[in-house]
Amino acid sequence: MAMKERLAKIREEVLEQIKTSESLERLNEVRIGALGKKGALTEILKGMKDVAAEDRPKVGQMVNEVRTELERALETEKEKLEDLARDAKLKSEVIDVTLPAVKNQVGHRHPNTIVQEEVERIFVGMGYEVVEGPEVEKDYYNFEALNTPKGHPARDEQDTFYINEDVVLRTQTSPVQVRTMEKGKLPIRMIAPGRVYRADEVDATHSPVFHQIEGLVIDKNITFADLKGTLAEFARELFGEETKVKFRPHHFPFTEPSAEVDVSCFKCGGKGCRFCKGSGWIEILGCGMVHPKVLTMSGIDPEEYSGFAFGVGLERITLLKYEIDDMRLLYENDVRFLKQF
Ligand code: 2NM
Repeated sequence: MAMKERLAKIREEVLEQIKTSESLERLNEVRIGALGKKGALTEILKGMKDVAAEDRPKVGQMVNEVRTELERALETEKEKLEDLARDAKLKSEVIDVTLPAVKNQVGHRHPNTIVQEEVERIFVGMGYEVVEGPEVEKDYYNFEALNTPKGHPARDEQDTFYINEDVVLRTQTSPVQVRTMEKGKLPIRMIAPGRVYRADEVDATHSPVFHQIEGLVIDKNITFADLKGTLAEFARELFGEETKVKFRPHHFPFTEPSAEVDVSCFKCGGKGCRFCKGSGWIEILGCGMVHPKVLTMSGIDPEEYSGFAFGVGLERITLLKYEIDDMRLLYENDVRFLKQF
């Protein structure tokens, strides 16, 4: 019977296709090709009208048997392929916990920040408080209260950025000290780190924006000896135990007496080298005893209290400490430069 042979051929072919399908997608195509609306088996059923009426039940039964067999084979193959896919997925997700971790790219502290935090650590260790204040400052706090009246050379229009007649970009962080003295809580032991502004041209040692750390101590019986001891200890902690300090007389409007401080060259130990330009000494800060007028203007009685103050340029220390020869490198923020520190 032609029908029977056609059926046997379809059965044979589809079973072979199932066995070799290799993927769930392909298996689905095989299923549609055999059992779908236009599938081979469905076509056979459509041909039933040409089958003699007495043979129809028998042929119908045969078609159904083949359909059932193919459905089972499809189901079995589907389960097999799903198992394989699951195994492959699990295998691909295996984590080797012994592999080294991928290293994260992390940021880096700026060399200025490293030095500022080091200076803060030293003074906090001596009982000082770190205080901040505004960068846009009243002329009064930046100059007037620091015994720098109108017409003083330090107020030169060439140095100071004026916002208007009464407001400037601070040229030092001393206005933070003045604001603290004004509050009237004594004694005071503080440092004021921060950004300051001067109308300077950019070169290897100057920038219109730089940083200062200024310190102030006010108490009863504070003397120049306290200032010397404090700064000597600061220099030893920052540059090394062997560091010596030298105080040279100087002038600032807000201190009397005033001095500039040199440290023995930490490169050659004082013998003289290229670094200290042969002198053995490197200038690092300015200081002095707070002027009685400055105390009085902020409401502190100079008969009862005295104090010392000092100011360091942060960039200058950073350049020295890391032997950087151009200040501009500190502001360019090139990571290749920054990540060396
Ligand atoms: C310096 C040098 C000398 C200073 C003075 C004061 C204040 F507010 F107490 F008067 N603060 N900082 C001072 C003294 C700053 O910088 C080179």
